[in-house]
Amino acid sequence: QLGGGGVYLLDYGAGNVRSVCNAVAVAGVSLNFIRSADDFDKADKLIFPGVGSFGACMHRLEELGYIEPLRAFIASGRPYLGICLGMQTLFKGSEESPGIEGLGVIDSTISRFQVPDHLAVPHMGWNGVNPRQSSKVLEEAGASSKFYFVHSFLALPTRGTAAWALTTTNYGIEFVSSVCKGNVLATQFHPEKSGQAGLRLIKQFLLQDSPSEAGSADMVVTPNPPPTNLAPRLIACLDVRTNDHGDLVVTKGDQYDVREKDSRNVRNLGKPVDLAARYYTDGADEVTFLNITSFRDSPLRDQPMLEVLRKTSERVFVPLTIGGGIRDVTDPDGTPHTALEVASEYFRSGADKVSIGSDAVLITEQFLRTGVKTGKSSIEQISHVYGAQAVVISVDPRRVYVASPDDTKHHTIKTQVPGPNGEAYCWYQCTIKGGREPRDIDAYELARTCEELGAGEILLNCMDKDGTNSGYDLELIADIVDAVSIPVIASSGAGKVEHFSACLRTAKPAAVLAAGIFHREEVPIQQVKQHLSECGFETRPVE
Ligand code: 1PR
Repeated sequence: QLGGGGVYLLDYGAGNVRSVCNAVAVAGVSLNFIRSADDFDKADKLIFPGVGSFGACMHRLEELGYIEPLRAFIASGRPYLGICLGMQTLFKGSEESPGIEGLGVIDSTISRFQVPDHLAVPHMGWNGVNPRQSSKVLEEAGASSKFYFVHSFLALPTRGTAAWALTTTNYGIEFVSSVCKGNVLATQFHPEKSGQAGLRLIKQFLLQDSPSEAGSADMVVTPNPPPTNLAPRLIACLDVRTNDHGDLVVTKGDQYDVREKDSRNVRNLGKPVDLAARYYTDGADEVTFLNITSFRDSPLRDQPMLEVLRKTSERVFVPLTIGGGIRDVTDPDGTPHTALEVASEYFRSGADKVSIGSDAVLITEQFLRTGVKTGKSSIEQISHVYGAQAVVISVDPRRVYVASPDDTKHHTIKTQVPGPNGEAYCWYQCTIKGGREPRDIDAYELARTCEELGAGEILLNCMDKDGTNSGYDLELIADIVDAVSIPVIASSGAGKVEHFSACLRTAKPAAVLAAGIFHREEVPIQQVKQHLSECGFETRPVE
């Protein structure tokens, strides 16, 4: 056996590895990076957090000359932790990239998710795991915990995986959610994004000589456990901007007006990193930052915002989304940057997803005009490189009432909340630049087009409801959930716990988001979770 050089991370330059580094740092272990094929021989333990598509990942490993050293590392018996694609590449191949060979350590292939229509793909969020073998790592992590998943391809239980399956999980069908045999441990879920349970799992991997050590006599493995359930996510959203004194603050608008009614000062509800850390501790399943004035400035020059992300990712171990200014930009000195470059900088700084607002509207307009997928839009490029799950579309719509669907070319709904002149129908007009500019396009068409172009999730705000505490616009949310097969995040208007349960019950979004009530400490996150749990919804327990 070689080694003696500590724990190494295999990073081939895609996605957010910062979170894995931060999770390892929490365990008090310092990390080295594989920089060349020779480095594999130096590693005692190896962590491989693969991201992107199966084919792109294998292709990159091949280009770097890493495939044989990686196979040799695994065969050497030194401990290996694969995360997400770091698990899938252990297989012989994947339906995602036909004809491309995987490492072939596990004698089975990765399949496409095929689930009933009402289930969104990617499988995104917090789900449980059923142990299939006794395991100390899993026992220490907490086998009854929920872990964060985000994937569109999966390992089915087959003869080839039988000796490997550490856990299975259910989402429409049962799949293998982690594997463990000998020196190899690999998870489909992201331990680095799975809160305290994930941190414990990583710590155990780092502490133990062998990841396949059996659990204690207390750890019971049942042959036919009840199916696990995906929990609807509860997201805390922080609108961030510079106030009139030049400080970066969390603010919150009423129908997008973030200035105090009397003084017209920008409302200051706290410091971004501290608030995000508080929401993580309180049990938020995800945290979203929206850089709400970035349409004016170049986000790459916005070093304080990037620093907010870096600092947050050291303290917050759930998924982080950042929105604002994801588009092609030109610095004041004339230097151009593509949206992909802007997004890449955000990912390097600790973001797991980027959210695209104004640019998504302009891209949709162009696509509807030309019918041509150029492959060059921010949505297509970021989705291609980082995967659809990393691309969220933030929609800022407002209601436009009409007496009859014939009065507009847009997609209308019959509303229970008639307009000022008794109009029984409305459509939802998209806006850009933080709601300042209405466009001739509706939210339904926008959501469908963005999904077609490669978006993985919709963050659905509502300008009429934002900051009103009057409850979500259930009609809007139900309509968009129906329009797309990707997850929809319901946003704007939450004022009390019952608003969350009503939204999940009637409109069935994948996630519910709120801002103002959390910032003003009117309703704590724990209280929302407790209420949802009492109403029979699956929730991720707060630790
Ligand atoms: O257009 O790609 O640069 O992105 C700008 C982003 O900033 C968009 O996602 C847009 O929604 C957001 N934004 C811009 N201006 C404002 C504003 O408020 N003046 N905030 C703004 C949007 C809505 C949500 C809010 C929910 C929940 N705010 O962020 O968190 O409505 O609020 P509530 O629970 O208090 O009701 P681009």
